[in-house]
Amino acid sequence: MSGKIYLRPVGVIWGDVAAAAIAEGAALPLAGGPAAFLGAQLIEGVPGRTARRQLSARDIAASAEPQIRATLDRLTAPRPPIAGLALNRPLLMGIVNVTPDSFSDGGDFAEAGSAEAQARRLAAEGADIIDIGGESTRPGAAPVDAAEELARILPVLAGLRGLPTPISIDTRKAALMTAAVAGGAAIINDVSALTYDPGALAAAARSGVPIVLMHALGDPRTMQDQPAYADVLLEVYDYLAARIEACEAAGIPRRLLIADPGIGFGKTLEHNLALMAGIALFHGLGVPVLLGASRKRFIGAISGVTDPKRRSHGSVAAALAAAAEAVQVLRVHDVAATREALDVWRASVQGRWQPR
Ligand code: HH2
Repeated sequence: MSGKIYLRPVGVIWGDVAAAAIAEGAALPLAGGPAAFLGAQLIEGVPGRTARRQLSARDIAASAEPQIRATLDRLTAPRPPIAGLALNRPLLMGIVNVTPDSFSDGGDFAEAGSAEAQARRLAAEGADIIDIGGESTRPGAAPVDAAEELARILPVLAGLRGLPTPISIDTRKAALMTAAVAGGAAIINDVSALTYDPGALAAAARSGVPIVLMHALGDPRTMQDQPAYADVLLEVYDYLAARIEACEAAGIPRRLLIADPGIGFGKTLEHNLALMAGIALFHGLGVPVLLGASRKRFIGAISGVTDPKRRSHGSVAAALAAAAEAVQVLRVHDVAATREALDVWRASVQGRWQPR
């Protein structure tokens, strides 16, 4: 079978055993560590027509095949800090939707004052980043015009000036990116991976800040109308790899990019679970990975909890599953609960605890 190759790391381990296995050559550092992986599934072919076999860390390290070597370099390389934040423990991005209609917290923080208070609360609870959005992108949502989105966001950014926690701006619009970065935002988060607004790539490049590139199939209005993939994991990976290339071609260095498979954006329950289970594949993109599973529909489908605001237990479980696969940034609503769970998880798998 010829075609592309993909390496999906398996057997992610932590703590002293990870360091010892790396030293012996029995495991490889994942994204620079502290996690290590014991091997990988080698996937060869094209989405929908692939052959798969298991390789050990030693097989991979000994391979002379150029695609394997290049993917291995990207899988193992340390990730530079983003917005001054080191990536040696999972970071929490706390969500503040300054919108009347978000699926998850619809209207709770639509006023600048309540949005600002929520941002400060999430920072105090342990958020490393605060993600502020002025347009809902839930399934079926209608677009908001730039003037309205600016009017929602700018007062909140002004109120948060001086907050030491970096702020990311969740927008698809070039004008918003430029104004928000001028207003103090330190990260751009675009659910369209800089494809919605023809000016977004240039605006993001000019901003000089880190950028989250998320995969979505189609527009929020139509994305849940029977989304279909031959192989969701590989297609989302290929899309993100192409967007990283487009960013590099536009002058944005790879060290400023973060990749996100876009849970719930043009995906069925089965697609979301394939992405959750295969999330470690995305380390092969050579950039930090971000996951936004919090309160989403797939969690409701599994747990039977219909009210998104009551999905915190399932959301915490999804965050822990991703952290175990060395996902670097977790976008969540319930910061306090996720922080507590992550700290206990991390101390348990590492066999030691160093308070931050
Ligand atoms: N999900 C939502 C919005 N922005 N950004 C990234 N990078 N990843 C995500 O998964 C993601 C995102 C949707 O969730 P939410 O903000 O809670 O709702 P809404 O779009 O209705 O405001």
